Amino acid sequence: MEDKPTFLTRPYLPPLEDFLPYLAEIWESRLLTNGGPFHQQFEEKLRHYLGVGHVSLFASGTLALMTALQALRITGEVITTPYTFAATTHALLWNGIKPVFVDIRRDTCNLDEELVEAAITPRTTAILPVHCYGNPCASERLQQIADTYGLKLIYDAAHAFGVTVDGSSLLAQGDLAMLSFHATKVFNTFEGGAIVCHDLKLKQRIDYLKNFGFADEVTVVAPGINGKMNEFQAALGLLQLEHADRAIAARMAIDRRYRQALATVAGVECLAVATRVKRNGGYFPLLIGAEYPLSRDQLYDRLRQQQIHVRRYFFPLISDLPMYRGIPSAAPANLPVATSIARQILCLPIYPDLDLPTVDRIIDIVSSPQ
Ligand code: T4K
Repeated sequence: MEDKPTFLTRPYLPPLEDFLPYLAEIWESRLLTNGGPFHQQFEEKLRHYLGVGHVSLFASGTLALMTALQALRITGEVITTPYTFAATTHALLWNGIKPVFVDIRRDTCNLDEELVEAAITPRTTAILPVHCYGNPCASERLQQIADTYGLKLIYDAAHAFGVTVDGSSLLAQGDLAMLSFHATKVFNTFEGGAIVCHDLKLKQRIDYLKNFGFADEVTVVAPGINGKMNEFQAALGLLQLEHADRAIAARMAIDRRYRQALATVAGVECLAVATRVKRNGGYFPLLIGAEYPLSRDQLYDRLRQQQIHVRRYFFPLISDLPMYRGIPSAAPANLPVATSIARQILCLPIYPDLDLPTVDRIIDIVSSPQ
């Protein structure tokens, strides 16, 4: 048994000495937050890097999503996926909005767009899909439904940093998209997040809302929150941007190695790779089927015994959590695909510094279950 554990992920960090000049500048200027110079630079550079209309930076992805719902004045019911991290639906509850769960597609693990219309009621105001693992949702169809029924389309794009479809950012879709820069994400600022939108008036409202609603020193235009990204996070973000392409390339090399080696292992299935999509290697999800000699949880335990800390993202389903399970749409019978995937899913370690011998050791364990 190896002594040193291998975690699901390890945050990418640039060389410490490269960050010290940024810190020195913050110490010197005493500008720590509230839209300081690094915040302004990072927002602009990130907008260019992502190739999107407008970016508003936040202290976390969850605060960004909570603010996005306020910015678009979402109320009533929102159609969403049960197959996500708790933050997606918690943001709805914190806004007094009822989540309505719709099942997912097996090929992408994303909201099944063909089931959305049947879940719309007179109280529905928006659709909140998640680009799970950075896999693009069926955005064209979802937009068509949103337009037909006059609904807002808000993407939880926490996993989708840098993902493009036909060369265009996935974040450009819908009314807006929320990003997470949490330590475990492809791109991190320790904690952090952003909203991407296409309309300057909407960005303005988002920016007021993340700063208590202040439009100027004496004017408060809305009951806002404190969602601001501070200068430390923004400075780190600026530096991380210089490394983002290399970090994604390193992740994708591991993705290819896993995918190639595991393709022939009976009973394990890698999620299909969509064409026209530039992926980011954020996660490596694997489905453990009935033909595999071990159950998903047995494989999970076996890897853990070998100090490989795999994770079951996403198990349990959000709809099974105590605060959601009483909602009629949360019934497992309404969510057969999500229920089945949650029992089969296992995410393997993937991060830029993960060495290839360790990747091969993980492949060996998964490939030789006997
Ligand atoms: N929407 C979706 C779809 C999301 O996935 C998330 C977050 C959000 C919204 C909300 O965005 P934020 O508000 O977080 O910006 C983690 C993250 O905390 C969470 O950000 C993420 N999704 C979720 C999928 O994963 P945990 O509780 O499972 O993470 P934890 O602490 O167990 O860490 C996982 C692994 O990473 C560990 O094996 C160790 C390693 N790790 C972790 C941290 C925090 C490190 O090596 N260093 C670290 O600093 O939730």
